[in-house]
Amino acid sequence: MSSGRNGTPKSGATPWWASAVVYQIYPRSFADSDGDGIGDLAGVESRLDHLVDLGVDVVWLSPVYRSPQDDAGYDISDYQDIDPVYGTLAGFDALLAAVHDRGLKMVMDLVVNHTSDEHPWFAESRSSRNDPKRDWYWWRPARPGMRPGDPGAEPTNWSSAFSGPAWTLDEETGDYYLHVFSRKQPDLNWENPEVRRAVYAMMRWWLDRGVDGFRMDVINMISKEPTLPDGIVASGPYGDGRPYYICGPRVHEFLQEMHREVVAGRDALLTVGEMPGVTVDQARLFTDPARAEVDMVFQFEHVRLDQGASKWDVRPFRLLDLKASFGRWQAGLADVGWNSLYWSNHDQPRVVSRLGDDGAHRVRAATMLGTVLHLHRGTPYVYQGEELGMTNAPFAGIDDFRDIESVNHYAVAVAAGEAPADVLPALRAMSRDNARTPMQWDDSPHAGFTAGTPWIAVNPNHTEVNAAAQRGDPGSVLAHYRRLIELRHAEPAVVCGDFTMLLPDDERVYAFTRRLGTVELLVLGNFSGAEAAADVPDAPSWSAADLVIGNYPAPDPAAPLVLRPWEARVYRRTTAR
Ligand code: TEU
Repeated sequence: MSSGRNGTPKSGATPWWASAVVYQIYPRSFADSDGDGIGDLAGVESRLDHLVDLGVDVVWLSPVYRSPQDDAGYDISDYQDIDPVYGTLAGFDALLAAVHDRGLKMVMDLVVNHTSDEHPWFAESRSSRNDPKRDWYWWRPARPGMRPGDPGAEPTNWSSAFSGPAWTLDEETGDYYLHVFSRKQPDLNWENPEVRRAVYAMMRWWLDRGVDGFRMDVINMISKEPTLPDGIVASGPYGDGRPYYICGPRVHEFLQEMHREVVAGRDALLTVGEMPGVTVDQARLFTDPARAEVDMVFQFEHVRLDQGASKWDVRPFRLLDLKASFGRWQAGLADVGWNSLYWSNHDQPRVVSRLGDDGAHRVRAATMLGTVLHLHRGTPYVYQGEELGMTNAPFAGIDDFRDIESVNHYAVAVAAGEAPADVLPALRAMSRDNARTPMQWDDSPHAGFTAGTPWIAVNPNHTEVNAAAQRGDPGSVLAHYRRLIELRHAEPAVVCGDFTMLLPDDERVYAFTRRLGTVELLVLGNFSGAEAAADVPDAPSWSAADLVIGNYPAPDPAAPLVLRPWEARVYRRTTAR
């Protein structure tokens, strides 16, 4: 085996997850077995053959733990039980066995930056200033010289991710607690070793039960700068606390400890750290195998390119920005470290609507986007419905939205005097609810998702866009994703090949090569609805090479490299060394 400096895969033997594809299930919206309108574990189990048909290797299950569902399960009140809306622990065990029977692995969501305010730990912590668990969370008195509850008396000026301040006053004890997310998601104090020990014990409990790893929610936020300084105020009443809790002073120490206490000595696990705001340099540290922290990260740079100061400040997407960003990440993790590749998840709008064309060219745009992503170096994640080319939803008004982030933002903006008609376009473009409409299994009234009333409306285009219609159709998005996954499994150059970005200044054509030994792949994607010439070096030789994947009928090998609207091609050739 040849390997990078610290054992990162360059070729030959590689960690199993380098050639794997992960499929994310958002259980609330995947499949409902009991007709209550909310997806559940038995529903997931009933649809596992879809994943086998697609060919993925790993399932990542978004949270199914006991939760008041303030943030759709990312607010956990019992880490070691299943929420009744999703099923039971016995049902979970049955699902896990069914997953393993099919040769798949299952990774759980791990949400330990915060708990629910209904978690017993927090109930104890808030009960009195002297409670032994008081220090398990971030409690602080009002700003010096101010009365608790007065405007601006919060201990810092930080805003929460879901509008409003990041501190809530507890009337009983007169202190404030920190919550980077909703007021029902108090942040755990990782400075306290008892907290860390409790988290590690809980993680071991799930691994002992048979799960294959964790997707770690906002795990780069667990270490706060303990002095909690105020943040810079750009606009509005609140400051930006992120510099004091993103990749904070002890985050690497904590993750190394977690690795030692939980992961070390167990084989074939997958750990992925979700890390908003992580830089390439930080990601290299987090994923350097020699440091033993996590296997890979989710970074956010590419999903912020079409946003200004906030996610509601929607800007036009520019392909050159995407190339610069992905190019930098590919180069930065080329020798050490590993990245996840994703367009979509339960927090992002649907990629075909966001970067592609969800109208006449939907199938071609969805397959082009999938191709470009999956051919990068890293581990691809497919979010449920992405493999069908599911689109954003036609939300008519605020009553159609469910997500706390969208609902809060709307309320605050309208209270501040914005007209609803001015607030809604950004919500339609960016709301997380776009990703959370039910999985479209078939063309029946609720898309085969539920026999009851779905908790959020099914996208009316399920009559056309659905799994049943695509299953036997070789021209479908589903069939294309199947081929992309097969290619990763079969072609070592996809997994380990060096990456070279081509045409960094071309505003329509995304082009790069991957090279491993004598095998070279050329990947082309047309990010436009017009024909576009791909002026890559050596074009005539490439057009005569093997076309291993495309989303149009094969072009004439003698023709110049001109891409049709939203066309994707992957060529393969072998060259002399
Ligand atoms: O998300 C973290 C995160 O920063 C986001 O993607 C978040 O959704 C975004 O800032 C909102 O604009 C994770 C989960 O994926 C998300 O669903 C949770 O709401 C959040 O953490 C809190 O647990």
